[in-house]
Amino acid sequence: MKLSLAFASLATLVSQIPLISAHGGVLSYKFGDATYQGFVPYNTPVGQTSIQREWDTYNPITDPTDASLSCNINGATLAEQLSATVAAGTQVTAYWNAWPHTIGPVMVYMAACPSGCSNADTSTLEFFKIDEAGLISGDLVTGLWGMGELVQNNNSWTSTIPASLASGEYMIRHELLAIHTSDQPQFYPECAQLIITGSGSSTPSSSYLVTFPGAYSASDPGVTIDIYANENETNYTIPGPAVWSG
Ligand SMILES: *[C@@H]1O[C@H](CO)[C@@H](O)[C@H](O)[C@H]1NC(C)=O
Ligand SMILES: *[C@@H]1O[C@H](CO)[C@@H](O)[C@H](O)[C@H]1NC(C)=O
Ligand SMILES: *[C@@H]1O[C@H](CO)[C@@H](O)[C@H](O)[C@H]1NC(C)=O
Ligand SMILES: [Cu+2]
Repeated sequence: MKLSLAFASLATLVSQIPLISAHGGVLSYKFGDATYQGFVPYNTPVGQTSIQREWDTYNPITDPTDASLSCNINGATLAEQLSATVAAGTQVTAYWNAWPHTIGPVMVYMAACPSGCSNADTSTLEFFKIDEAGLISGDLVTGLWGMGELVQNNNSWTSTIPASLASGEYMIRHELLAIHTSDQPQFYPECAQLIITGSGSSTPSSSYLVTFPGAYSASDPGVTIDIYANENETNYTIPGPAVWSG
């Protein structure tokens, strides 16, 4: 009885692995020396405590105007939502699962939460980009991409929170845009909540601010792109606003 139950649950588990292993998301973070576990998708949010907002699927969002593009599906505040207290100027490392894709840009955004991040409808937040890496060298098909560098670097990406950023509550949003399929883009965004400390007073001007959805459109050259039809091109236009570095 016990054995057959074990076999049954093993069979269920095995049948789910191919569905989730082709994609993924941010599983944990490091801010300076402090490590924070992310939300665990495919598990109930009940009882989960994390700085990360809820996300429910390893699958990509494929529509650049999707209502859930800000913080993934469903992006909800956890009942026991945390925020990490981090000094401006600190390095942040996001860790993904064993990431299967190497073609496409890495982008990192932040947004102030004027009424507190736990109350925020993330689709109304005004995000600014703090880091990006597109096509680093070579051509669109065989070159080195930000995403390839992420895979080489232990499936992780390290950025610096602008040292002059004004203190307060912020959302941080890590996003991978995989473009290895010629038919549609694959967006993988995850968000986490931060309380930024420090004596900085800088905030980005409106030209750096975007919302999700809103920042991208299907006609952006870096969003809808058939890399195989342009295999010898060595330029790539990362979508979204320019990076604000403080
Ligand atoms: C590689 O990533 C894992 C998390 O996925 C982390 O626990 C480990 O410390 C990292 N290794 C190095 C050398 O940074
Ligand atoms: C890319 O360059 C190779 C070598 O010159 C050529 O054979 C191929 O047709 C080119 N591809 C495209 C899509 O132009
Ligand atoms: C590369 O540059 C060409 C010429 O400026 C442009 O038409 C094309 O959209 C660019 N490709 C990408 C992916 O940005
Ligand atoms: Cu995938």
